[in-house]
Amino acid sequence: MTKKPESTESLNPGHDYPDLEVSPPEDWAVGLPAIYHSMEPAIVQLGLTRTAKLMTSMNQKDGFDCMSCAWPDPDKRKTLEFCENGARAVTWEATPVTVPTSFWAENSVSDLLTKSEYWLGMQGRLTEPVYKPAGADHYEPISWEKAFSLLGERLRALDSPDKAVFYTSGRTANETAFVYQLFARAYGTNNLPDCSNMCHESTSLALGEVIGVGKSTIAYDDFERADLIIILGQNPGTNHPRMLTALEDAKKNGAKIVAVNPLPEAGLMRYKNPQKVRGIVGRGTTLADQFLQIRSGGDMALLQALSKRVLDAEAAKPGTVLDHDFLEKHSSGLAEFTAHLADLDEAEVLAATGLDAAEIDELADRYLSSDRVIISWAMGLTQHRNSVATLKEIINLLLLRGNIGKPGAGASPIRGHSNVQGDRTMGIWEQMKPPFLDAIEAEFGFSPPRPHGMDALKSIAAMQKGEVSVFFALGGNFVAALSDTEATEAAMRGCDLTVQVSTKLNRSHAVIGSEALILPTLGRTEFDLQKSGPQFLSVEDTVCAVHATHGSVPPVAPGLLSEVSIVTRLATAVLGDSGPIDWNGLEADYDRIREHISRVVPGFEDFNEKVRRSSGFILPNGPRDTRSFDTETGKAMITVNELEPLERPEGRLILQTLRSHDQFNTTIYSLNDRYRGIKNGRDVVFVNPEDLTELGLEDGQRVDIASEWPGEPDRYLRNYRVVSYPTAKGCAAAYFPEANVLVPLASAAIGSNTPVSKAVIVRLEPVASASTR
Ligand SMILES: Nc1nc2c(c(=O)[nH]1)N[C@H]1C(S)=C(S)[C@@H](COP(=O)(O)OP(=O)(O)OC[C@H]3O[C@@H](n4cnc5c(=O)[nH]c(N)nc54)[C@H](O)[C@@H]3O)O[C@H]1N2
Ligand SMILES: Nc1nc2c(c(=O)[nH]1)N[C@H]1C(S)=C(S)[C@@H](COP(=O)(O)OP(=O)(O)OC[C@H]3O[C@@H](n4cnc5c(=O)[nH]c(N)nc54)[C@H](O)[C@@H]3O)O[C@H]1N2
Ligand SMILES: [Mo]
Repeated sequence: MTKKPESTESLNPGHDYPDLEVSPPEDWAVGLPAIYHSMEPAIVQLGLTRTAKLMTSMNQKDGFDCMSCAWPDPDKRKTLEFCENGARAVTWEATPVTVPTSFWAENSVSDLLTKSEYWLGMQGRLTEPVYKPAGADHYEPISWEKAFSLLGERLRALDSPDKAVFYTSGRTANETAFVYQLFARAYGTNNLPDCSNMCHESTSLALGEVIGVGKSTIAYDDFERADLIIILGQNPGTNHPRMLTALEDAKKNGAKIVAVNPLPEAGLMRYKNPQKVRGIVGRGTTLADQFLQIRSGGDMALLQALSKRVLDAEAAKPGTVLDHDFLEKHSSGLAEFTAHLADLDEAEVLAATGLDAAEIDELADRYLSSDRVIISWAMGLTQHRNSVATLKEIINLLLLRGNIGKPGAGASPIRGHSNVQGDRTMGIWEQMKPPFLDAIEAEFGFSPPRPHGMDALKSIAAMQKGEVSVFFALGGNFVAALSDTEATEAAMRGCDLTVQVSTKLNRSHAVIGSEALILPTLGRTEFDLQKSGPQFLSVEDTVCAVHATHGSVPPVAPGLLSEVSIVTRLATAVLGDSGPIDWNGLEADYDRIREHISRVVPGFEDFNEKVRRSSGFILPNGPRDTRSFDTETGKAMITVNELEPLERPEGRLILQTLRSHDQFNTTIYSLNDRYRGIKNGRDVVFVNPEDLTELGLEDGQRVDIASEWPGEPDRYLRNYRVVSYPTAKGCAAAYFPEANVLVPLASAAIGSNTPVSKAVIVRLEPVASASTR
C-alpha cells in the first residue's frame, strides 16, 4: 500500500471551506494549464511508468476507452488522445492506493457517514468484499464464497422478485450490462433503474417517439461537415473537452457555432488546443459566433420562435425555405404544427427566454442560411419539467429543413457516462419493448417478465412504502446522485439488504440497509483474465459507434473480480447452475456473451468479428442512414407541444445544479472550478448582480438556500457564499451533488420522470452575521 493523501475533514458537505477564494471567471478553456493539470496528479500518484502506459493506451484502438464521458474517438488518433478530465478519471481509478483491511475495524459506518465524497474517494481502491451484519455498525471482510451464498439466500427468500431492485451506473460495459439484465429477468423482475433515468432519459423518450431512435442521428465526421452547430444546455469545456477539438475543426471548415446557455461557459467561448503549439501560446480559437444567454427553461420557447420564423419565411417566399421533398416523403404533422405556431405569442417567448427579438432573428437567419445544421444538447435541456417537449421541438426545427439523415446535419444528444448508451442498447431499462423480450425468450428459453419495472424515482417511492427489500447497485452512487438526499437516504435505510459493486468508496456505502455488502471490482484500465484467457469488453459512444476496450495495467490487488464474474456468480448463487443459461461458460469466455448478444440485439450480428476490427463498428440508425423512421406514423413526427413557460415567483430564483470543473458526477477530484474562478471550496451559489441588488444581497454574503415545493416543508442548504456572476437574470447555480438536498422528489420531467435538477425554485435567506465567517 502506498501513502494515502491527507484526510481533509473540511471537505465534508455542510462544512465550511475556510480557504475559499473567488475570482472573475475565465473566458477561454484548455491550453497549457490543462496539460499541466492533467499530468501532474497522475505522475505523483501512479509513478512515471504506469502513467506513461495508461496515458498512451487511453482511447487507442488496442487500449481502453476513457471512462470520463461518451464522446466518440476520431478514426485518426493522436498518441495522446485524451483530455484533462479523462486523465483525472484514469488517475482516480488506477491509483495504487488501496483501502487496507484494518480500515473496516477503524472506521464504523457511522464514521463513514461524516466523511465527504472527496475523503471517501481518496481512501483508494477497494480490494476485498466486506459485509455489514444486521445490528452492527462495522463492515467486516468476508470471502467471495460467503458473499455470494448470502446473496443467493437473501434473493431466493424474497416472496416476489419485484422486491429487489438492480441499479446500473453508466460505466458498465456492454457484455456486463447484457448478463446483468439477463440475470434480473431470469430471476423475474424488470426493476432495472439506471443513471440514465437522471440523465438523458428525456432524450431517449422524445427521440424514440418522434424519430424512432432515442439516440444521436449523426456520425463523428458530421461535425466537420456542418455549416452551423447549435449547442444548448451543455458545458463541453468541462464535461466533454475533446468535443472542443471537433468544434475547432468544424470552424476551420467554415462552420458557425451558437451557444445557448444561462452561463457564458468558458469552453463555449474560446478554446486553446493543448495538442497544438498555436493553442498553447496563441489566443486560441473563438468558438461561439453567437451566444444567447437564455433563462433557465426558456429553450422550448426559443425553439418554437425559431420554427415560427422559418415558417414565416416560407410563407413570405413559398417553396424556397422548407425542404418540401423531405417533408412530403418522410414527415407527418406539418400542417398541425404550422397552425399551432401561428398563434405563438412573441411577448411570451421574450419573457420566457429573456432574449431580445433581434437575437432570435439573428439565430433564425443563421439557421435559414445554413444547409447543414447540427443541434447538440446535454443536461441543461434534459433535466427540466418540460424536457421531453423541448427536445421534440429540436426535432421539429431540424425536420423543417431536412436536417436529419444528411451529411453534416442532425440531432446530437451528447451522452454522459462512457457506456450509458450501450447499457440501454443491452437491455438495461425497466421498460424494454416486446421484441427485445421475445428475442431473450427465443435465445434462452425462459419467459422474461412483461410488466414494466421501476425507474430510479419509482424505486425510492417503493422503498418509502416498504416495498423494496434488496437494492443492488452495479456501480454508481445512487443516494448522492438522486434528488432530495434526506428522503432518498431515509428510503434506502429501510431496505433489508443493500449491495454495492464498486471500485472506490462513496456515500452509498454508508447509507445502507440493515445488512450490506460491498463487492470490489476491476476498473476499466485493468487486465481481466478468465479461464479461457485474457478478456476484453466493449462500449457504445454517443454517436452509436461500438468498439472494444482492453485493460492495460495489472489489477491493483489480487482477488478482485471483474463485473462479469460478479454478475455471473451472483446468477449461479441465486438461480443455480442447472438452468437454461450457462453462467460459468459466459464468465470463462466473454465471446460467448457476445454470441448471445449477436442473436438478441439488432445491429450486433457478427459481433465477435466486428468488435475486433480496429475501429469497431457503427450501429445501424434508420434516421441517419436511410431516413427511415420507426414511429407510430412510420414517418418522422413533427409534433405540437403546448408552451408552458417556467414561472418564477416574486423574490425567488431558479436554481440549476451543475458540475464544477474538478468533479465527475458525485466524485470530487478537487475543490476548484477553475473556469468559473472558484478555488478551495464548493459552498457557493452563483447569482446575477442585478438579482443581488433586487434581493438586497451582496457578493460574498452568506445565505441559506431554501427550496420551495407546494405542500411540502422547505428544504435547506445552509451557509452558502453568494458569488456575483454573469448568469442570466433570475437564474442561479450551485454544485451537485451537495445541492441535491434541494431538489424535491416530486419534481420530475413529464414523461421521462427525470429529476428536475436544472430548475429548483429557491429563496436566499441572509445568514445572521454572527454565524458567518
Ligand atoms: N469532467 C466531467 N465530465 C463529465 C461529467 C462530470 O461530472 N465531469 N459527467 C458526465 C455525465 S454523466 C454527463 S450527463 C455529462 C453532463 O454534461 P453537461 O450537461 O455539460 O453538465 P452540467 O454541468 O450539468 O451542465 C449543464 C449545462 O447546461 C446549462 N443549462 C442549465 N440550465 C439550462 C437551460 O435551461 N437552458 C440551457 N440552454 N442551458 C442550461 C448550464 O449552464 C451548464 O452549462 O458530462 C459527462 N462528462
Ligand atoms: N442535482 C443533480 N443531480 C444529478 C445530476 C445533476 O446534474 N444535478 N446529474 C445526474 C446524472 S447526468 C447522472 S449520469 C447521475 C450519475 O449517477 P451515478 O452514475 O450513480 O453516479 P457516479 O457519481 O457517476 O458514480 C460514481 C461511483 O461509481 C463507482 N465506479 C466508478 N467506476 C466504476 C467501475 O468501473 N465499476 C463499478 N462497478 N463502479 C465504478 C465508484 O464507486 C464511484 O464512487 O447523477 C445525476 N444526478
Ligand atoms: Mo449523466
